[in-house]
Amino acid sequence: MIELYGHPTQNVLKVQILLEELNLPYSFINDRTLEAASLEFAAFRRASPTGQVPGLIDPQTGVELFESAAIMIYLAEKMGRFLPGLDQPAQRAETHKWLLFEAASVTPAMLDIYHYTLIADSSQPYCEERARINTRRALDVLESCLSQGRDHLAGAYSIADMILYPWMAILEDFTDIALGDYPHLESWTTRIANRAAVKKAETF
Ligand SMILES: N[C@@H](CCC(=O)N[C@@H](CS)C(=O)NCC(=O)O)C(=O)O
Repeated sequence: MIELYGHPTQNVLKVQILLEELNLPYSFINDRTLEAASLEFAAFRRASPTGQVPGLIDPQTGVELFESAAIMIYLAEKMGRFLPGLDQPAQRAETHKWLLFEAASVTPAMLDIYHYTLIADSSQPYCEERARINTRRALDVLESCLSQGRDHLAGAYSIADMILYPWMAILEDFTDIALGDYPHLESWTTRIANRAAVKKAETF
């Protein structure tokens, strides 16, 4: 059975959503409860050498992975769902584009806002403003995509939607940015939130 290492957080939720959509059974191993000398801890650190979550091990194939986007591409390809195949190069490229955008631009900007505005023990106006600008820039791009008559980012529902949803779902919890400023993105967020697999992953 697939082993998912993590604790409740948006980066882990991305993978849980996909596992639920695929109806794949998995064991959830809380990295925070692992003994440093245990075999499970060693397995987690092999999969995730940074010690960050999510980490994933698939005993069936021997694959050990970190980075949520890499994990999602692996699972989608393994199951042949939610990522267009090589016979659909345009749709596949579009899906990869949003995955990389999420990994390179959205998660870093959101984590910067979180750390600089909520965690840092002193005010850091330059960093806070830069994180806000980068987040708004990312939101503008998503809004523009979804305002072109699409229900989903890459056309059909895919891992691109699953990877971006968790951050949009909590945007207002830790930023002063209103999702309502981005009406198409807000409708998309509601659409994804209403999926049974997403609800199940969120109440895990
Ligand atoms: N780019 C990584 C980011 C992973 C990440 O930042 N995970 C956070 C939890 S949301 C974490 O493990 N933080 C603890 C740490 O950095 O030590 C991914 O998408 O998987």
